[in-house]
Order: sequence, then structure tokens, then C-alpha cells
Amino acid sequence: HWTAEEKQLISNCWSKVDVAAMGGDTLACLLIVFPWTQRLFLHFGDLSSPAAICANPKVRQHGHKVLASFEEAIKNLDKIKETFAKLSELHCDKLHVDPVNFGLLGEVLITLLAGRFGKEFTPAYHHAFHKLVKVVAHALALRYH
Ligand code: ZNH
Repeated sequence: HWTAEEKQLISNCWSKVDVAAMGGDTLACLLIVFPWTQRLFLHFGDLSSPAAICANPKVRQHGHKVLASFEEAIKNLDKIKETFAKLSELHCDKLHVDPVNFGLLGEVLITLLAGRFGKEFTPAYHHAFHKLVKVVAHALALRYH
């Protein structure tokens, strides 16, 4: 259900993304903008201020891990459900992450991509990435259904 243009936009944009830096920023931003998500990461140490969150090496490292995993979706656009089946079980059965948070992370990622690329991140990119984060969030939430 992806057009050739959408695939092209996603891979073109992603080839310019520094996954470690963007991943760290994305998770840090999620924890700052939606502070109730901190509940899941209390064992990561100091989350007491935006500056502490941004500098927290565990936050940055985990953000990198999450975005590297997100990248698997980009490499497997036509089988995202299968790609995230195990992770959906983990997030539902073990981590008990409210699936609403998957959508929030997607919104944060798009916001940061738009900030990073500026005018280059045209409405066509927005559209393609909105679709992508929606499909990823849905795949991660499947186990909850
Ligand atoms: Zn998650 C973990 C992915 C979202 C929370 N994650 C994780 C991991 C991965 C992921 C890969 C690791 C696993 C292992 O180790 O085995 N995530 C992911 C993705 C996404 C996500 C792809 C989207 C896109 N998460 C999320 C959210 C949240 C979360 C939104 C909340 C808010 N995770 C989580 C937790 C964990 C994880 C809590 C665990 C951590 C630790 O280490 O402790």
C-alpha cells in the first residue's frame, strides 16, 4: 500500500538522518513534552529537568535503539506488521506501554525531522512520514487488540 513516490521520499529523507543523534533527541523530546511518559524510564536516572533529560546517556542510548528499530520498518515497508510482531508482544505483555505513546513518539519524530530539514521537508514528506508513523504505531499496538 505504498506508492513508489512515498517510498522514494522516505528513503531519501532517511538517508540523511543521523539515527543516533535523532533517536536521542526524539526520546528526550518525548519525555520533556509528554512528561507522563517518564514513568516508564524512572530506572534511567536523572530526568529532573529538560537539560538533564537531554544530557542523560541512557536516554540517548535508548533513543538510538528505538530509532534503529524504527529504521527496520523503513527497510521493510511492505511487512511492517511482521517486523514488529515480537516488539508488539514485548511492549504489551512485558513493558505495558500505553499504545497512545507510539503515536506521540511518531509526532515528535516528524516535528524534529521538519525542524532538521526545514523547507526541504515539504508537505509530500509530511504526508509520507505521517503514514509511516501511523503504520508503525498500529503494528506495535496489534498485540493489544
Ligand atoms: Zn520501545 C524497549 C522499539 C516506542 C517504551 N523499544 C524497546 C526496545 C526496542 C523498542 C527495540 C528494546 C527491546 C529489547 O531490548 O529487546 N519502542 C520501539 C519502537 C517504538 C517504541 C520501534 C516506536 C516507534 N517504547 C516506545 C514508546 C515507549 C516505549 C513510545 C514509551 C513511552 N521501550 C519502552 C521501554 C523499553 C522499550 C520502557 C524498555 C527499556 C529498558 O531498557 O528498560
